[in-house]
Amino acid sequence: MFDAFTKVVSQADTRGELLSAGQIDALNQLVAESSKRLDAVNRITGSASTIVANAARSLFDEQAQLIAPGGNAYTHRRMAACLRDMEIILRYVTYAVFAGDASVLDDRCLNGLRETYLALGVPGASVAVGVGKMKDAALAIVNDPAGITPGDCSALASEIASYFDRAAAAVA
Ligand code: PEB
Repeated sequence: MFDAFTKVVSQADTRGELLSAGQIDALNQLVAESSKRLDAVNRITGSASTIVANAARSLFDEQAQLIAPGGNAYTHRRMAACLRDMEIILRYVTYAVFAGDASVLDDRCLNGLRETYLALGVPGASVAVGVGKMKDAALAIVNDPAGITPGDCSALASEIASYFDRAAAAVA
């Protein structure tokens, strides 16, 4: 598991090189803008259960076959597993945002998830739709101008979006 710093160190070490000025500048920028990152993580984390519940509700509205008899989220046990899975994925996305690196998401959550879903008969494409809904909700919360110092969060927002996209692509 890497963060934005250890990733750069590891890559430099592999080549046996000192850190480049460009790498140091990039990390300096990351530190300078770190309040935005922490605010974003804080906001997503604080609304996690709402994000999950609304995304699931909307997914089941659109794909009612999932909760009909025979559907993969039919019975409370499967519904609970589904909500739990969405929460796990959201949790790992928040870790990736915090670390500024996708490796924690890749290694501890997404690696082998597609195969697990195939084996269980869980429709990965539906999970991907649910993840997309969590992405929209999370970005709306991150970009909400209310009660926060205004600033340009577009780069951070697209980084956050990329982690959700990565999770969706891993199971679709
Ligand atoms: C991944 N999900 C399920 C299982 C595992 C995961 C390992 C099997 C064991 C269990 O049931 O607990 N676990 C999960 C995860 C990590 C992990 C992401 C990462 C670290 O450790 N069903 C639907 C929806 C979707 C869904 C489309 C969006 O119809 C999910 C939610 N996952 C779902 C369901 C099950 C499951 C298990 C319904 C139960 C399947 C079954 O037992 O038949």
